[in-house]
Amino acid sequence: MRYALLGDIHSSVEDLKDVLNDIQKHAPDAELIGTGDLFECIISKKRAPFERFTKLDDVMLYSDELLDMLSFPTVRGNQEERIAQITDSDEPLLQRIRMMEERIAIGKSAQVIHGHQWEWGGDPWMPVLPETGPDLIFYGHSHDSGLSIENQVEEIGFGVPYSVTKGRTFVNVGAVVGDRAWVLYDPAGTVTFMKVMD
Ligand SMILES: [Mn+2]
Repeated sequence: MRYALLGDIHSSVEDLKDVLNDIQKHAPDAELIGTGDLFECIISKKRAPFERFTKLDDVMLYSDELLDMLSFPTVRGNQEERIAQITDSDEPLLQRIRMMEERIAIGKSAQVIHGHQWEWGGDPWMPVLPETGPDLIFYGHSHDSGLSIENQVEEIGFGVPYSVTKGRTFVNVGAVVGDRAWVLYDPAGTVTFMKVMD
């Protein structure tokens, strides 16, 4: 079973359409898993502590077309956390957002997490990678595709399979919004960074 990882969609219908078509083209057998920030919260981080809302319409961007495409399991991102934090309503979509897990396991040694839970800093903006945990972690949040093996940042290209069996490996899946990037994971031991080409 292969996996297609995708996230940081930020409610971009057009970019998501292109990525889903790309997955269909290159890996129609792959199981989809989301890395979080599927939705765009329109209330800023600054305003959020002081405001409360009773309708998702006032808090996030979404449409039926978007929701129809978001049928795969996903971890929650900081956008979903903010939406849940500032909205009080009985809309089923909000219940669904509240149910999103922080982590999803893939097999015995791989895990998916959005990554905002870690400390971030520097330029390029990078997370302080946790020293313990699974051998293979997929994350997002920074909208940069990237690969770290044993705390070493590796050069990557798109469409090239990289081994994930050389030590503790962190895969930054990149963003659907703007970049139309995603990652194909083959549990036989490789990841391939993918990007929709025009
Ligand atoms: Mn994020």
